[in-house]
Order: sequence, then C-alpha cells, then structure tokens
Amino acid sequence: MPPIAASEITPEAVWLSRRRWLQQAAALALGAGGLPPALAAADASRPALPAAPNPEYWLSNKQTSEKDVSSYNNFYEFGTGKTDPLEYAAKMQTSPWTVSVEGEAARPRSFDIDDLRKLAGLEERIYRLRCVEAWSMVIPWTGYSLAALLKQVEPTSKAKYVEFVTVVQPGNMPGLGDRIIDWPYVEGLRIDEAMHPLTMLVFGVYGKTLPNQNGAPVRVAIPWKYGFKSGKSLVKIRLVEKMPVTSWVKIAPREYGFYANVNPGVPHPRWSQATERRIGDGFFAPRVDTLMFNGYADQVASLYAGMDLGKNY
Ligand SMILES: Nc1nc2c(c(=O)[nH]1)N[C@H]1C(S)=C(S)[C@@H](COP(=O)(O)O)O[C@H]1N2
Ligand SMILES: [Mo]
Repeated sequence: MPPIAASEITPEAVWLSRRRWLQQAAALALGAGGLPPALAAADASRPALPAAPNPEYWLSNKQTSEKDVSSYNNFYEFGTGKTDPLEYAAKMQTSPWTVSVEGEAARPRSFDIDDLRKLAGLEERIYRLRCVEAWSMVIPWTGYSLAALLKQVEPTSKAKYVEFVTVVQPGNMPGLGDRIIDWPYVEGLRIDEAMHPLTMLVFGVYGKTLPNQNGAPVRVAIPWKYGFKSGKSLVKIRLVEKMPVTSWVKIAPREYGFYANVNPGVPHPRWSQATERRIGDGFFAPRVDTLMFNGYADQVASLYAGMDLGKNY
C-alpha cells in the first residue's frame, strides 16, 4: 500500500477543533435550549475567539462539558459555593480593562485588553485542571504562552518571581464580604515557571471569550499545579525579587505551599492527593489516579531537579 501523503492526514487536534466548531454551529441553530438561564445569557454575549489548535498541547481525554466548565467553579470573590460564580459573576465589569506589567522590568507598561489579546497568535490547547480539592477537568483554553508577554517588558536580572494580582470590584463581588482571603487574591510563580511554554495566558475557553466565572477577560492556566495557582481576572503582573506571599499560603501555610505542584505522593494534611474525581463522570464513577505534575512531568520535572518536593509542597 502506498504511504498516505502527510498532507492528507488531518492532525487529531485540527480534526477535533473542526468537529467542535460544527457542533457549536449546530447548537446555535437549535438555540440555547437546555442551558440554565444565566449560562444561556452569558453565552449569547460572548463572541467567538478563533484560534489555531496546537497539537503539541492536546489531550485525547474526554473533555469536560462546556456546561460543567462554566457552572462548577472556584472564584471566592463571588462566594465559596461551586455555583456562586455562575450566579453572581455577571455583574463583574470586564470592559474597559487594562493589565499592568510592572516591577523588575526594563520596559514596564500597561496593556489594554484588546492589545493584549493580539500580542501573540492565539492557540487552542487542551489542558488538565486538577483542583487541590481532588476533583479535575479537561478544558480547551484559548490564549498563548505567558512568556510572550513577559518578554515584551524585558525582565531584569532581579526578576526572580512573578506575582499575579486579580481584580477587586466592591459592589460587584458578594464574596468580598467573607474575610477568608485578604483581597485581592494573589498568586505567584518562580520566573522559570512563568517563562515555561506550558504557562498560558488565557482569554477564552471552548472557542469563545471567557465567561466571567472562568476569569474574564484574562487569567492564567498552569496545568501542572493545583488549580488555585491559576489566578483569574488579572489586573496586575509584577516581576519581583522575593517570593510573593500568595493568598492560600497566607491563610494556611501548613496546608498550601508556594509551589503547589500536583503530586499524588504528597498528601494534603487533611486528605489524600493520590486520586481525583473527574467532574461530569458522575459521583459514583471510579476515581482516576492523579499523575505526577498532573501528567506534565516530561515537560516540567527538570524545573525541580534536586528539590525536596515533600518540603517544597
Ligand atoms: N481570583 C481568583 N482566582 C482563582 C480562584 C479564586 O477564588 N479567585 N480560585 C482558584 C481555584 S481554587 C481553582 S480550582 C481555579 C478554578 O478555575 P475554573 O473555575 O475556571 O475552573 O481558579 C483559581 N483562580
Ligand atoms: Mo482549586
């Protein structure tokens, strides 16, 4: 049999994304039918965000449904319940929006969200998301590597860490009344983690701009770390010399560390991290084994060579 010309093979990534586009078109033709009203309303106002599928970052796992991705959320600014973000996040104002990139940089500046979105080519990537609460999802994000933005401001040699500061909108965020977190929600990465190509600046999900509850208009996604590292609705990115005091470390340093790498061998003090529940599989479905670095060990293990990951949790 003659070999098939490479040009005739549709990479799985391209094929899947085309198929989803067709499904979306079909769903649009049918109307928003079964969606809860809040979801349907948010959906109608969210423009499509065309992006090239990146086969390098593509998983064949079954994707979590768009409905689950946008209705089962952690976004404490809107409350601690999983459906609070869906219920309350619509009030958050996402336009106009600027992100200031400052600190240890030769060319600090702020970016209007429309310019930021166009700074690099948008890609669609499917990532695992593993929450520290031992549930997980498989999500198609749209964005590009955060490194593309950081390079624009030229980090100085003193830039050892990156701090992410998220938005605070009193009046629009009913969760701010809970003083669990000393707002704003702050997260951070070591500079080499932030520059790693897997670390993604995210503007969209499921081929459309982000719903507010997923961190509109821009958030990060760091797939080898527990979900709390991925700050949503970013307003400031600071390059700093010292390790930032991040929100969860401040609340409970014995339970949550700065690194927060997904690690089935290092339990949370109050529960195991060895397995996870895939959202959408049903409560009684068998749990899935959690993978070291959430399945991204080949790409990121070298960042932690020689480090004691039990101590640096
Ligand atoms: N600003 C902000 N970002 C946040 C959070 C939050 O409460 N506030 N929760 C984190 C947690 S615990 C998780 S698991 C992820 C969830 O992202 P998703 O709801 O888009 O799936 O967002 C993270 N980013
Ligand atoms: Mo989480």
